[in-house]
Amino acid sequence: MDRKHSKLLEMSEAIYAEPDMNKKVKFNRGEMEERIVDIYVSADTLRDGETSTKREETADTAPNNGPGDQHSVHVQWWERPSGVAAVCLGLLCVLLLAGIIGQSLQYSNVSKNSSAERDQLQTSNNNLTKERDQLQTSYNNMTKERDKLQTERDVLSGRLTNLKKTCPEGWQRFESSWYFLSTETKTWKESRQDCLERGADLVIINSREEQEFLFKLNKRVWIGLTDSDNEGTWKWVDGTPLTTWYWYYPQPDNGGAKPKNGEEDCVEIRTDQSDLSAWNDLSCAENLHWICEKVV
Ligand SMILES: [Ca+2]
Ligand SMILES: [Ca+2]
Repeated sequence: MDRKHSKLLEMSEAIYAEPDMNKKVKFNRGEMEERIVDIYVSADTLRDGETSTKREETADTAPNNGPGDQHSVHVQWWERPSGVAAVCLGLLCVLLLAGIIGQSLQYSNVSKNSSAERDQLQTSNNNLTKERDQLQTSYNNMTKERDKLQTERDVLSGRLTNLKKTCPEGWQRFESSWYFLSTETKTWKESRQDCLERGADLVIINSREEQEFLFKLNKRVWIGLTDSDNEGTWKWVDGTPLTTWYWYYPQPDNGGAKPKNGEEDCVEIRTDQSDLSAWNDLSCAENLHWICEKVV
């Protein structure tokens, strides 16, 4: 740098020095232009030491190249290290920007894909939950059905066991029941008590066939039907209401206008009727045979 400065100083002194008019100075055109070039170079040197050095070298090595040399000295940007560095920096910036944009796009795509995948998984999860609930409901229904069938099976199994048993002495079987026809006569209430003690109850008639079976026994008997709780409302001994009946006309009459033994609240099957319609209401205090029924 000292060398450059001393050179500059020399040039500056040369420019501003008093012209020696006594000296016969003769500058040809080439020399004048060389001086101008030196000044330009000096200005560049102040801005860029490196370039200046280059200019000096150029000027020193080819001092008398004529007017065309100004172009070779005027350095283009690509020849300057700073220019090249700037271009490199610019390129680097462009590359970085491209990289950032690329990363952003990739991230955006990944984010979109993840979001879609998450939604898909959510939908799938919801469907599976619904399916699980349906299966659970189905399972619960099947469990209930199984329990119901098991209960039915147990009942049928018990009945089958009873059916295989032989009738106890004094009883007779009809369909799926055993019937006991008494040899004594008692009031309706006493008759029912006897049946209960035998593990049965007064007969409940559920079908025409059963009515026919009892009618053919050809015995006046109490059956398990009464309206003692509420006059005119007939109920079987198990509490079920009367739906099918076999009264003969004009029964039930509750004893008519002047009942002999008070109201008639219990029911008998008579033998003096020609068909199955053989029921009559009678005073519960009367003594009759009775029929017990045990469902097996
Ligand atoms: Ca009555
Ligand atoms: Ca009557």
